[in-house]
Amino acid sequence: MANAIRALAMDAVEAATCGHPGLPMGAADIATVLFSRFLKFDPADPAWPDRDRFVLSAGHGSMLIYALLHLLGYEKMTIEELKRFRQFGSLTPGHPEYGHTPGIETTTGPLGQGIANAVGMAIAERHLAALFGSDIVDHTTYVLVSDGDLMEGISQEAIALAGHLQLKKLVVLFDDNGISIDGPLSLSDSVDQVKRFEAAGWAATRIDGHDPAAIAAAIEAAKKSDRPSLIACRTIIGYGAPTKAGTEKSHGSALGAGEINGAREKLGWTASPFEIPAAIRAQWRAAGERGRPARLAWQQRLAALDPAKRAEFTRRIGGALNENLAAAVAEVKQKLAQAPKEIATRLASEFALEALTVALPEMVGGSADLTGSNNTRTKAMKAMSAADYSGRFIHYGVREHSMAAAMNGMALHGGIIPYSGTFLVFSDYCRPAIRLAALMGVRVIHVMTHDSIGLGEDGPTHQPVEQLAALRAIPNLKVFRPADVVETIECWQLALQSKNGPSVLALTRQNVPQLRVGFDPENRCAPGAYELIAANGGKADVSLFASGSEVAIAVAAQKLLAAQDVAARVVSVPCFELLFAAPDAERAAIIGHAKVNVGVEAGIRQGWDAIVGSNGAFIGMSSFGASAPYKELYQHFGITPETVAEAARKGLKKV
Ligand SMILES: Cc1ncc(C[n+]2csc(CCOP(=O)(O)OP(=O)(O)O)c2C)c(N)n1
Repeated sequence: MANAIRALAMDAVEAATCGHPGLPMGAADIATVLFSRFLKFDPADPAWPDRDRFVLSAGHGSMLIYALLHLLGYEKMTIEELKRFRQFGSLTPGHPEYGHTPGIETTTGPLGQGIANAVGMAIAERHLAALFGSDIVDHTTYVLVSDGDLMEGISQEAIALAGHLQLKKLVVLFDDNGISIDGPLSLSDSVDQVKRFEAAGWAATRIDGHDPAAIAAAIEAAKKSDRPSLIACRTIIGYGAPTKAGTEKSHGSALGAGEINGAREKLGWTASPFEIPAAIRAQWRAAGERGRPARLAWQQRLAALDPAKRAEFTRRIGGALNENLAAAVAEVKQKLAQAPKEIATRLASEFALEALTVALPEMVGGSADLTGSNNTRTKAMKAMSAADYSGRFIHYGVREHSMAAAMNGMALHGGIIPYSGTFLVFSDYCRPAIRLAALMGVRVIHVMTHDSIGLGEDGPTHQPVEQLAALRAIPNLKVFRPADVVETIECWQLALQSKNGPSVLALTRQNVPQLRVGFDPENRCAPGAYELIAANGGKADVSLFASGSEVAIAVAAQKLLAAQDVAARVVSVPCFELLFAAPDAERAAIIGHAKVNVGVEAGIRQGWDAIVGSNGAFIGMSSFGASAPYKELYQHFGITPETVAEAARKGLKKV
């Protein structure tokens, strides 16, 4: 059975003339034991909520999972798809892509992400089991990692968190082949992985990864463990290839006809390319059918569940929001209409979360050790711990990268809307995982506070300057920068409604005035930007565009200009992506046709030309910040009502 994986991997890579045969050939025995004897799944229902999860963290070994999906009888993974490995539109892209190929749990390829996703999946499983019971939620998350996965720093963060939370239903299978692209691992690494995992509170063992009995025994033991488990499986990369096995030459390129013939001989595989002998195919199909009774029994248990509980479970797994959201948002806005608040938008976010997390019990919050600064924990939230997985707040520790990747895993698992907190400047530490969330189209929400020089005294290391532009560069990511407490709840609502992609909420440390007074049921942030203040007399000679804390500066500038008989309007721009996605006419109406456009944001100009035009003026940052009280910094860097008004007047002189 394992040789069927090996043969398909060799043949598909050969047909594509590129790809990675080494890992599938080396890990074939591990995968065969896991999928034919342990993994709980049913090809007839790849999204069955209580299936075990399998994450191929070493995504370059994609032919391993594609061969498995084919052999196990996933309907869409035909032999034709394997023949079209790495071709446009095939179900077999170079690296596994979530949402593209049924049976793929997460998009992998950037090493280290998959193991951190798996930690998130295992957290989601424990949390939902605590809420809905083990009759409904009881599955294991398996992850196959390579040397590269374990060399990446993110893996350390993920391992530490998993050990701390004692995620006993997480099993890491390490393809311990001692080879990476440059050659033997001894060139760059001498970590004892078993000791490393043990130090993080895992059960860890080392076995021969080509011995099915040893693999099975280790998985049995892992399933009984009260801790997460590492099984380091000694393997030979490219197992079976006569001259390239055990060397980097089998890692990432087609083996070539001669080598493949030699491998076939060595493995005793006589079938022609892409052909699977009937007896072996039948064994694999039987393995694929193993899980059906378990799925049917689970469906019966679900059907027997209390109807309200069943409806809630089904809603949560499906990712639908409940009707409480709109009411919660309206209630918060009513309160703000009655008693306006001049507070930091991070505090506004906490105010919003007090209502939102009650309305939506699927929201699971957290922070990378900045809970008090990010304001992501509401008063009623319990911390999640090994003793109580029902807690809805995760103390991720100082681990931004794996926090973001674990959030992806939770969202992929389903049943949870994860949100987190860190400083905006550390979005750089989360970026690879945010990019994957955007690529996969999963709903995760990052609360990122201290969003400009407005954080003041912590200085330039902590003051984001280019981060807003850098985040806006990621396709399918929404970057929200609300101007006040009302916009903050509106942006939260939009982020929660963005089912098919991640969001970042960039929030201030410093207080900002409430600019929207009076009750307005409409979500004015929905088009991404809107006219906050019309010009005196209606027709504007100047349009002032701003986001976040700088909207108040634009409002003050508008007053200065009005005093000088210059008709200016103020447009708040909480979300570029929504504005650029709006229909042309709507966007044109929002941007308007004033003689002069001025953009104001305490960040770099990049991206703003699409709103203000290349002839427009921009008041913002073009260097790093400095350490000082924030009001002084705004003066020093010239982000003031006066400079904005001056830029507008200068522009008018030119036209
Ligand atoms: C973050 C990241 N860096 C670099 C790469 C490119 N890359 C792909 S596989 C690999 C290492 C291969 O070694 P190993 O992980 O042991 O896999 P094996 O050779 O056993 O297949 C590298 C550097 C990547 N995919 N992701």
